[in-house]
Amino acid sequence: KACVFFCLVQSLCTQNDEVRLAAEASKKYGNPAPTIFSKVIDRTIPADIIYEDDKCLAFRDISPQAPVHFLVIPKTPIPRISEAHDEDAPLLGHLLVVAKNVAKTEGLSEGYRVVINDGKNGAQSVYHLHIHVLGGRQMRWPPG
Ligand code: TR5
Repeated sequence: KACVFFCLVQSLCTQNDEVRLAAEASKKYGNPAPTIFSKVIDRTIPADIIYEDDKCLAFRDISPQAPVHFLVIPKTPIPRISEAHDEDAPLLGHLLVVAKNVAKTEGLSEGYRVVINDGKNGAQSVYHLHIHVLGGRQMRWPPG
């Protein structure tokens, strides 16, 4: 029982941390400074990169929420999905195809979750569009 209580409190705290991070990031949104993901692209900070081509990069999430959790980002820094333009359609399609291909090479044959968080209410904390791919365990629905 103590363990269940501890896990519940821990999970609530973690969720609140993510929502708090997103709220803080949304206040800074509009700042033209490159995000941490630009630094991943130009290799000024290290990341565990698992796929790269001329348009995008996939790398493991630093704080994985599943046994497999990676992000797919465009090299062009679109801040968020709600700000993508109609002309970005081919790039957005490419990101999804890469997400699917990398999920396969990661062995996610039993299925996986694909997520894009947008803005404060979507709990987005990094304003460089990214697709989360999570797998390797049973996902639940609805998400929090
Ligand atoms: O909340 P949203 O959807 O914006 O997701 C941002 C994700 O970026 C979170 O899942 C973070 O864990 C992840 N993240 C943050 C950093 C980072 C990262 N993933 C890989 N490498 C990272 N570095 C080097 N630095 C980060 N600040």
